[in-house]
Amino acid sequence: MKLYCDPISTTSRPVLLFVAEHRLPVEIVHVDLMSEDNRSAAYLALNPNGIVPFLVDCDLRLGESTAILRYLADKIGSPAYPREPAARAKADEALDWFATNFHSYFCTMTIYPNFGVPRGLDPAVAQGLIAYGETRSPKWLEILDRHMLGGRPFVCGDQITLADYLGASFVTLGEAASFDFSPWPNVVAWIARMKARPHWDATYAGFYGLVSGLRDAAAAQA
Ligand SMILES: N[C@@H](CCC(=O)N[C@@H](CS)C(=O)NCC(=O)O)C(=O)O
Repeated sequence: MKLYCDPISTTSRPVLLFVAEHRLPVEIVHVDLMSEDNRSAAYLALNPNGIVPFLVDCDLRLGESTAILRYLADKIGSPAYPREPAARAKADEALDWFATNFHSYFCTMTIYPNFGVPRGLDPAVAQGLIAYGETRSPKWLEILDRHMLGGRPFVCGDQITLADYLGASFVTLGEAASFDFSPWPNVVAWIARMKARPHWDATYAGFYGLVSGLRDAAAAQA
């Protein structure tokens, strides 16, 4: 199996953490987003979407971080994607919740425009998006804090599921914009729990390197 990804990508890190924790025999192929490797003819021939992550397993060509997580978990029978129908439905619900509502309002609107993502976004539009996202994100963080976590260790209860791998990457993206999570103590505790996992530091090293670079650049401009 080959996983095309970049550790600076918010949707690659959940898959990378899952692969590392489960010691999966996956060859990691670095698609350097900064160098625009994802726009090369060779990569576009493989994945016309030009995005990461992307998995190749024999004849299977698979995009979408959530589909890749589900596929890998099913392949090895990981308890992080429960087989019992009701438990699986709750894991799917949380995965889809992060990938849709949370990602839209928090990642796409509130955080990414601080860094010129998506590329070419008009600065005035970016400021408007951030301002709008900041009014909407608290609703979703409140739901995560009170209703999904509610003092439980993981978003679906006592056991980690794929939703934790995905959600932890989306939430910690906020650190790149120094987002203040203190009003949501269950979220803060959950993130600390995820960060304590053995492979977190190695998986997230590229992301935190980028974050400190962004902070240095902002400090130099101030
Ligand atoms: N819905 C997709 C989103 C993947 C995605 O947008 N990846 C970004 C990095 S986080 C990317 O490759 N961007 C490159 C580009 O748009 O040029 C997933 O969950 O896998």
